[in-house]
Amino acid sequence: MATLQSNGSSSIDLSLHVENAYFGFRPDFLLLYCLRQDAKQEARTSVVDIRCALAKLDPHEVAELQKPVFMVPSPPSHHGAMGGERWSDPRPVFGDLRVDPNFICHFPGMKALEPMAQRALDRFEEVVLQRDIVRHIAVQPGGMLLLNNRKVAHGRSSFEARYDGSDRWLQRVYVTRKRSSYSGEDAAGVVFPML
Ligand SMILES: O=C(O)CCC(=O)C(=O)O
Ligand SMILES: [Fe+2]
Repeated sequence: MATLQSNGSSSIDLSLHVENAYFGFRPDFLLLYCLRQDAKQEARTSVVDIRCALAKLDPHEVAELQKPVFMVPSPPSHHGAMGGERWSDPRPVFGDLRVDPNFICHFPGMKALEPMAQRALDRFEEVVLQRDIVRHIAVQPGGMLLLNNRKVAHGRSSFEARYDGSDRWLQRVYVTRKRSSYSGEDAAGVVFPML
């Protein structure tokens, strides 16, 4: 678990991603509430507003990223139930930018079916990691991050876990604006997959 690309990891950097990138249903917002930091207070949550990254991409790169040719691997926590790793249907990284920069990313692991699109994806990953684009935030106990999961990617730096009951502890809440987009107008509730 410590070395998986999963929110339960610790000894690796959790790469930039949007929540539930593999799935068709993604929360609109994500709350990360910190109960406890790691003992050495090393962990940083990384946050990128994708609109800043977009401004650094060439129009032809953006056009490549809008093609429905990008696939996202399933989260490791689902592999047991799914009988191994699965891939999402091919989809665009960005939708229609005139309407909304709603986007999907999941680094590393996400891949394109075409070489030009893959090059644009590699360039996109390079841009989101630039120092003037990515912010590294040490969420303090009692502090909370509210992230727009359609405009912001997030990740986490590595840190030391001790497995003694005193480790870093964040609570996560998913928020959706439109219940109907997940399970129909008449649904009594919404069940999100556990990650
Ligand atoms: O641990 C963090 O700061 C972020 C973890 C994360 O990506 C998540 O819980 O969705
Ligand atoms: Fe996450």
